[in-house]
Amino acid sequence: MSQPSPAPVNTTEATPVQLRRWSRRAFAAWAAGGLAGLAGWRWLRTRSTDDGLPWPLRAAHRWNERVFGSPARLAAEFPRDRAGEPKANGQIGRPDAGSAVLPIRVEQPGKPVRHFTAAEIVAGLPRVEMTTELKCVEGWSQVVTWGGVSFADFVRRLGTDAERHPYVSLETADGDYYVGFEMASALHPQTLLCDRMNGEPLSLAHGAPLRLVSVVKYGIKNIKWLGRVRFADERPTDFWAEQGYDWYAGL
Ligand SMILES: Nc1nc2c(c(=O)[nH]1)N[C@H]1C(S)=C(S)[C@@H](COP(=O)(O)O)O[C@H]1N2
Ligand SMILES: [Mo]
Repeated sequence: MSQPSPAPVNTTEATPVQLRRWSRRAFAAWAAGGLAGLAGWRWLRTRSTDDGLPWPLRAAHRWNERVFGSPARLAAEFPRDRAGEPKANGQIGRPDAGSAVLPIRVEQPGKPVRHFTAAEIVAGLPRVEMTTELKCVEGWSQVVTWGGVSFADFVRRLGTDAERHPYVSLETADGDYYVGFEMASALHPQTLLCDRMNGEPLSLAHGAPLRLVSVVKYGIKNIKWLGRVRFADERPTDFWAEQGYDWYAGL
């Protein structure tokens, strides 16, 4: 076998004097950058707050939301053989096994409350399957194959123009876990109500009988054990936003 040819030699090698000069210059730049960063940080910390964040950060979030968070984009999908089981993470609002068949409350301003079992919600709607990446703010992610129906199809079948409300709150039956969605993200084609995971019925640990999966949001918004869907005109509270996470938690 032939040996790989050696990498071309750099013919303009630096002399020790040049090296010293470069490193001194690099140090000065680094120090200046650090001081500017520190001053910038102090300045940031002393700005007035907007929705719990210094306004320049909030403005940056809003800009990100507008430019990159446009929910019209589709997130990457993966080959099915890349899928695996995510760790059964948060357990807040997990019902006892027996109460998992309780109907899901659907509320809309000015309309009577309706109840549907998970089976009724998925019945008759087109089945959707997608293999996408679940991303947790803790720093792990996992490709998973989800099966269910699109949230947008569910909303349209309600037939009460629920999609005209700017927000929707999704909650567990006991109200212990709750997430807020702006309507555009809720209606995104990759926001699903799921009853299957990796080709099998969703297990209780992962949110049976019905959970939300949205690829435009971090895992914290992917609520398990859905018990209540509440359309809203005001931005709903959100469990993790109350702990200091960004309300949008967008990807
Ligand atoms: N009801 C409820 N839903 C929840 C949570 C929770 O604690 N309670 N944790 C969230 C978080 S932080 C993540 S990362 C995902 C994890 O989903 P998994 O347990 O199916 O991997 O569920 C989300 N949905
Ligand atoms: Mo998470």
